[in-house]
Amino acid sequence: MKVFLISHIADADGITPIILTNLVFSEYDYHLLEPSEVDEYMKYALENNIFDNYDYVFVTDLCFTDEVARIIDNMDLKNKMHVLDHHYSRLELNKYDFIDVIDEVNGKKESGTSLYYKYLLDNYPNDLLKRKSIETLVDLVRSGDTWEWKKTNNEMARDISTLLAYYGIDEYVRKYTKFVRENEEFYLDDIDKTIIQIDKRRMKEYIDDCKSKVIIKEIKGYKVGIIFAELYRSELGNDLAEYYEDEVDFIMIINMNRSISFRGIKQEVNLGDFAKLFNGYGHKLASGAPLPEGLKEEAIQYVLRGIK
Ligand SMILES: [Mn+2]
Repeated sequence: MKVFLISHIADADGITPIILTNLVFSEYDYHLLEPSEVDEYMKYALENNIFDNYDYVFVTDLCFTDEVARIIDNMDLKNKMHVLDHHYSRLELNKYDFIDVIDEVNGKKESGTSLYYKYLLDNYPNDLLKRKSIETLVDLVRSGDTWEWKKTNNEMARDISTLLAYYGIDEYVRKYTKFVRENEEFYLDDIDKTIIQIDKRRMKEYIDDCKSKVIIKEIKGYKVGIIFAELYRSELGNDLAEYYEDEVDFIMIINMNRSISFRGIKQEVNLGDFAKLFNGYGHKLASGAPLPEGLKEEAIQYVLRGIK
């Protein structure tokens, strides 16, 4: 049985499904993407019959648009495909049998990894999957991705993202797949702990530095704190939203090499909706959007205009 996994490239919630796939299926391939690339990739894969090579196709922590969903709904592919996403602004796609967009269950926030884990446990249970070590890792990823760890003060949840950033995708997958195969319980080893300590200091310095660089603008009636930054997206957004709580409605992070992110702490602003203004999508308190086309070229031209 050969499986194809399509998942989110940017964080532990998108990467951990690779580990889960490894624990269940002997043969699999995966492809990692940004949300803004999903539609284009799906169309490419459909045109080139890529899914024909697989018995099952899973899409986790990501979803395509209704346009693509409608195409698949008219194909046999829908019988071997399952989408498990938790992004609020895709809820409408639950009308398709092969798509489950679940934001929370009984007041508990879900994530791409936790939804996929439950799906695998329900449909392909095995002894590895039932281990405490993978159950704990999944819940740490879920708690980190939904920002629940802030409320429960579970710093280990945030540490998983840190370790992914340092190890890189391939080593993260290799290390924790091996770990779960060898350990019944989850714990961080000495190397993990050292990395986390160093990173804590580095992150604090980075965020403190960003605090003085926020530019406040009014956008569509909202006061938005804008910062150009590439690192610590979620922590930075959250810390700046708290620091500027009295001055802004939310924070907009422009990463010139990746995307735009919106982060807030105020329930009355829906950032999933706000992101749509920028062709993006996401959750109420955290969302993102692609960079406008031509942005870098314009920035270069602007810099060059300054030449004496
Ligand atoms: Mn996620």
